[in-house]
Amino acid sequence: MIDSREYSIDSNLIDNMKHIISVILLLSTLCMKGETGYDLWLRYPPVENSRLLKEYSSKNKNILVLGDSPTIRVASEELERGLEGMLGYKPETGRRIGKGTVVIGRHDLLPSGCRVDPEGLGEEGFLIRSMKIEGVTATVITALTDKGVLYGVFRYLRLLQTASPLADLDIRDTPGLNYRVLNHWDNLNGTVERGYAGYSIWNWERLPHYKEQRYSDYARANASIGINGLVLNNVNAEAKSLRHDWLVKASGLADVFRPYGIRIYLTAKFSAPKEIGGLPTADPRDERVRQWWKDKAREIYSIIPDFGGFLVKANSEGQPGPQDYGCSHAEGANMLGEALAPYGGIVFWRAFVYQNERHIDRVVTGYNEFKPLDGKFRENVFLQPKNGPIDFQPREPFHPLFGSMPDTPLAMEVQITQENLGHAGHLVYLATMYEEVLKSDTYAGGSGYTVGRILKDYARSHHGMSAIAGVPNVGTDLNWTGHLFGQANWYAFGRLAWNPDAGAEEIADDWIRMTFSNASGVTEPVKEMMMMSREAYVDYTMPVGLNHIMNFGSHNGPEPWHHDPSWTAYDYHKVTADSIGVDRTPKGTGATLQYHSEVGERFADLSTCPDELLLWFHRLPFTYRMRSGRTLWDEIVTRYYTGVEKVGEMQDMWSKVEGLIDDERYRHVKELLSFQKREAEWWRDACVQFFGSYSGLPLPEGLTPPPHPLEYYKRIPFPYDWNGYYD
Ligand code: BDP
Repeated sequence: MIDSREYSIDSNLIDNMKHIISVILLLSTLCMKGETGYDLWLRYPPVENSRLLKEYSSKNKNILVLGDSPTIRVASEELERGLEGMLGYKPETGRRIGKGTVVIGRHDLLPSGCRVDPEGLGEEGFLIRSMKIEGVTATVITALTDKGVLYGVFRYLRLLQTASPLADLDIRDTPGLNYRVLNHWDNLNGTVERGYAGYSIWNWERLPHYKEQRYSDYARANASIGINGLVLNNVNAEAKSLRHDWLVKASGLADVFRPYGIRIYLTAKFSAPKEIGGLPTADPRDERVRQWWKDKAREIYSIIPDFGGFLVKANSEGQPGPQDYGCSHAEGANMLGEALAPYGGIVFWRAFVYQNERHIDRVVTGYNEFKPLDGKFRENVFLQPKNGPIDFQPREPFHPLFGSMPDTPLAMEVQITQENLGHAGHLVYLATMYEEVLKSDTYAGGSGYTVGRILKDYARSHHGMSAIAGVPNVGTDLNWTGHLFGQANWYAFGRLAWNPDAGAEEIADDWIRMTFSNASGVTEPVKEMMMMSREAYVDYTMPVGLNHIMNFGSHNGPEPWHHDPSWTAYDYHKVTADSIGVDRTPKGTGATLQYHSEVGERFADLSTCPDELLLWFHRLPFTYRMRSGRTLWDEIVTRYYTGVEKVGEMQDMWSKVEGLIDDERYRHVKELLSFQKREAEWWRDACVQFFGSYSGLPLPEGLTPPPHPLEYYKRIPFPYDWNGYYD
């Protein structure tokens, strides 16, 4: 029998325990304070694992800084900040080596007895090595330049952030591409073209005098992933950005970014000599025009001595260009290249051109325009195509210019901003898309000539001219990118620019660890969610190679029915009662012929064309039998439905991290995922109804039909306001 007194003592004990546990839980919740996301992947929270904390602390007792320069100062400040945050104490920064010293500084300043081989490190590479110096074990972070040291410091901190061992370090790293540039599409009035995270972060009104803290934080974040160039303004340029007063403003930003190894660039409007130079023409053959650009370059370098150069969108979507004067793109680009050459500046000349004529397949126009110009550009000019031949669609084959321009260095342009990928409302991890294009084999010199390799190889054949450009997704939103997971795309772009051979998954892993936690309860579900997200997006918007069926103006939401004289979605899907897709084989527009034969023939042959690109290259009857055994119609519909289901799975995965990360970021993502689900259903239902209105075919068995008729979806306004409209 139970003694009632004993029993009551026990129950008191249990109550007390419960109380203690709830206090602990409360305290830990309070400790897990909400985070806005502003700190990005540079949060430096305390190391939780006590074994690691001990190891890290013993290897980071003090810091020895060699040399002095603005770059070395930001490197040592970053190291101090990171170590203090993660280890809970501030290592002493001194001038002596002891056990557990971290030595940072240029190779030529290292103490004797601390010899490393810096050969091949170039301007940006670095070494991190555990070494015995003066009888004690220290960690040396060194490079040929201070900038290399800064990159090494960020890399070292990443080791701690990702709970990696610090024993016996021997890391040697150099960037795969030399120009790793963000192309801001920021307008001078503070808006951002295709930006979904608020307004431009450049406060032109107060520049150059007032330098916001945000600029340095932006510089740190970019340096941490190896970005070394920023184009400040939109490719749809305004000439006035080259006016003296605006150059002075830009110099304020250049001053902030310089210590972080980041140069600034500007877009150049081709008509600037007319618009702000008072000349009657911008003809590149006119001596006065050439002289104007030379004078302008001299003026720019007198204000910004390390100015990077120009990015130019010419004769594209209404922008002025050399063709206005009967000159070629090369003649226009070379004029600017010539003006910048004396100062070491370069030109990024965009290859995004297409005719607004319906009878010409847009996919073939970029190649047709630029292929004949191979080898005709000056040596300080990059040609910059987008990753694919249309325009930043959720899935495109690689641009056929990659592998076709051996004598012209190409810089690949990708979007980080999600213009056609759900804006900042959808969680879409883009590194898988970047990886897909970088690893695409062009067969330009036999098998293995991937796009990534081609980009890298230009450095050897063209005096270091290797590059990649990303259109960023940042704005004035507190978390920089609107959607917290937009940060992952910015981060991954930098990592892939540094190493185009890196994998999307390993980058996601690092980003999650640095952004959220090293706990496997967090890393595993979040990684899985990220890795499936792009395919989910493709499925619920444009499966099986469909593309360019988004809303005409906003580029978000479905509008496969858009049809007006200037632009019609029908050119991209060509749906009729029995067939869908565009024939781009040699029997059609011939786009497959622009690739090396191994690739082109694979795309042109139905038995080898990947399902993912089927309707990009082929026009097929709805009854066509797919590899899955389904008919094409059933495949399209099934993918629309599975895309939505995948978002549901993503929601489930995210729910697993509840309580394991701070509530503020948890809720932000949770709410956006349900928003995404709603939009995914909108895409699915609208597209299934639209294409079904042509095919007249029933849905595959077991699928619930869209709740509304097609007319309902057509009436949803853009930019839409469908609160209460779509339930
Ligand atoms: C399109 C965008 C447009 C850009 C253009 C470009 O919709 O806003 O100006 O590309 O890249 O995708 O120049």
